[in-house]
Amino acid sequence: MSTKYTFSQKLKVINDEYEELINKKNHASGIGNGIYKRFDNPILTKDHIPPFWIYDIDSKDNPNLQERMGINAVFNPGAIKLNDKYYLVARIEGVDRKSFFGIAESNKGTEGFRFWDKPVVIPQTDNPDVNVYDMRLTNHEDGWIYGVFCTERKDKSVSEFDTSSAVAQAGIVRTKDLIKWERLPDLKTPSPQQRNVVLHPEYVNNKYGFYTRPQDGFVDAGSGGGIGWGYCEDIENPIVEHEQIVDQRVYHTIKEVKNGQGPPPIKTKKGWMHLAHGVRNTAAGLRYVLYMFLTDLEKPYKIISEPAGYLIAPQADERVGDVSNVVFSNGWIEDDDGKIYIYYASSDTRIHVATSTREKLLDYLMNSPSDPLTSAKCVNQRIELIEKNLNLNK
Ligand code: M1P
Repeated sequence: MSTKYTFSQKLKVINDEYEELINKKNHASGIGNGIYKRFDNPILTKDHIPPFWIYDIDSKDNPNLQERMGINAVFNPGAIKLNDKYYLVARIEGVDRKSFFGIAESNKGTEGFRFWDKPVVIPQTDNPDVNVYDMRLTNHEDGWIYGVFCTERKDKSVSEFDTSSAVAQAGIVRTKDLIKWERLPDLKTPSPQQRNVVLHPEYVNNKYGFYTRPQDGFVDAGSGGGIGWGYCEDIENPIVEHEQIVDQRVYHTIKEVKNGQGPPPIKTKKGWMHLAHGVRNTAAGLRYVLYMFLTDLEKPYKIISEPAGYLIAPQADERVGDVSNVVFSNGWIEDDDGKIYIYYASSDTRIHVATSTREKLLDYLMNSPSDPLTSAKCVNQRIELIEKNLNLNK
């Protein structure tokens, strides 16, 4: 016999389940790998979206309490800490496939993220965005917080029957408080398309600096060699005249197909710490992992250290989602005491957190071997480690 719920009983169940989820504790179990620790539960999912974004809760207009505007996924957040609060500007995708941004706030950084009452309203340029996603937040020394995101529009150069080709470019907004956003013109670069563009937090040679990801087409990086770098004289008329490659794609590595800068780099005494994603091909399709490198303090476009392989790869439940076998990050936060929160999404579906410290990540960056690029050299590297350990125990 089925139980009959009244409208208000159903609404109470929905609201209670939502509150229970938001208030769920989160822990890092196990000892981790010495570099970082993953937390047990995703910190944001589609179920963290406030019910009043989804349901019309007026019983006269929606007597069956149907979802009127469903949400498909919550992923790829930009991150920033302001006034002791942790903020994520998440990519929220409706069931209609359009992404938009919502701000979730937490006192702790690892749990308790709650979305503000309304999504972010991004002002439009003369060429309206069709889809927006993956905002990188940069607290720039000029006093503004910049949000650089991907803006996607239909490719008008293809036949009218091609209804999937798109053009990706870097859109730019800025704010002082995450509430009022000013739109600047989209970034112009020499490349036909751009994704994963990130503003460097400091002036370099008295100019703004952008990490870019030149690409020939919407999906393929093509002749775009990897993560790029370019100067911009005027942020209100943002043009990068010349791109140089910072971190190249390399044959038979975790970044053979594509790579892209993650969040803005973190400044340390030893150099700028970068988090990025690398993409390789497999028989089951593309595999996205996260990796790190360190660049020179004066020349943030010059790599001084890069451990081999990945830092974080999809594992267990993270492996499956709308786009499976993907981890992606465009946000991290450093506390004053050097604790670092790495926010990453899995399989374009949900958001997780892993924590580390500045000291541990620097140790990883400076003391892990780099990729010697062949199996024979990798074996020699590993034998060196094994012999060192075996000799210690003699
Ligand atoms: O689907 C995986 C990721 O694909 C894109 O990244 P890239 O441009 O490097 O291929 C982005 O659209 C990203 O949002 C997505 O998570």
